[in-house]
Amino acid sequence: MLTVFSTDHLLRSPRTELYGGELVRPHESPQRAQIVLERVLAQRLGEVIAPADFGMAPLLRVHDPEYIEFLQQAWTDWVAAGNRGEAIPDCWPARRMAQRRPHSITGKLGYYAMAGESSISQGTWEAAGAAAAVALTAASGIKNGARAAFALCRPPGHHAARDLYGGYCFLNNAAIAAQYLRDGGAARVAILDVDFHHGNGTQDIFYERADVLYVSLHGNPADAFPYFSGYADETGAGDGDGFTLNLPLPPGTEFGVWQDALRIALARIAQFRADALVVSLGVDTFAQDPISFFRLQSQDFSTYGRMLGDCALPTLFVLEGGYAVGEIGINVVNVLSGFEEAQA
Ligand code: SP5
Ligand code: ZN
Repeated sequence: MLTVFSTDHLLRSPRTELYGGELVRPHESPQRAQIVLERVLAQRLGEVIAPADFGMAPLLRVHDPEYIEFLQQAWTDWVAAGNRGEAIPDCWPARRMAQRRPHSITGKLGYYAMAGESSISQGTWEAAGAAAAVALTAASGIKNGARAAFALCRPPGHHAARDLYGGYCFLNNAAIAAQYLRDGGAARVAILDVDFHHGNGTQDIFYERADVLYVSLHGNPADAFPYFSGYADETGAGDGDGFTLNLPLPPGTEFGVWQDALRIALARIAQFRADALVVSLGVDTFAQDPISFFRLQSQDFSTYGRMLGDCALPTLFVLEGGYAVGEIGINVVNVLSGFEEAQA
């Protein structure tokens, strides 16, 4: 399987994450991508290439132009305003408040943030842009007939909506890739989101569309981030009614129950008759993940990788979360190797 990777992910290296009422060293760290890359190489998964340049057009197919401008300018504006720490919002357009974009950079952060943990730091925009290019390059492999490809993206993307950042995400890599596949001739694209967290951004981007199916297994939002998205009764709207499937699961969920939910997800994807599958691959479902509450073991990732391979669809894997850095490489590559075994 082809892997696409960019060292530009290193440009995203904030010092802080707002966590438990403290500013801690971020869970979403540069080390994550380096460890996944090392495992890809050690297991000889296949060729590793750098991304091509796709320009801004494919980003603007999914994101709001003013939001992109905000991301490009945020760090410069924040520093110019005299702030000494990293850029964190402190006021949000909550219920009954004006949903208008302010001039103030601090106001803009609140306007565009869906969560407050993801500090914006120097280089964040550049790294996010490189991650989107990684996803697009891997998607172009699929478009050109590859059976599978792995986009080793960092920062992740599935919490980013058309005009929202947060949950460590700035550009929605999987959504940008799915739209690129649609624009390249795939009539129906399914997105399977196996990250522990609900992909609120991806769901929102495609919520009113019948051409991109969004299916997610995740921690019940009543108990888990992102708290305000991912309930089972969110099923799509308008033309997209019935084209979102959420399978929320409770604290302590073990692989058997998770796998039953995956079977339901895969049956829906088969019924949809997708031309291509995009997997939002987060391995924060791992039992030892520091911020999540499912109980998957490393061998379970191989098992479900084989189940994905059995779907026999052109498949693009896009890296999302996973914060047990010691095992992130093993768990990610177990999914990819399991997928390839099913092919054999
Ligand atoms: C891509 C991705 O996996 N993003 C996750 C963002 C999670 N951000 C907030 C996490 C808050 C977790 N609180 C857990 C408390 C555990 N005691
Ligand atoms: Zn996650």
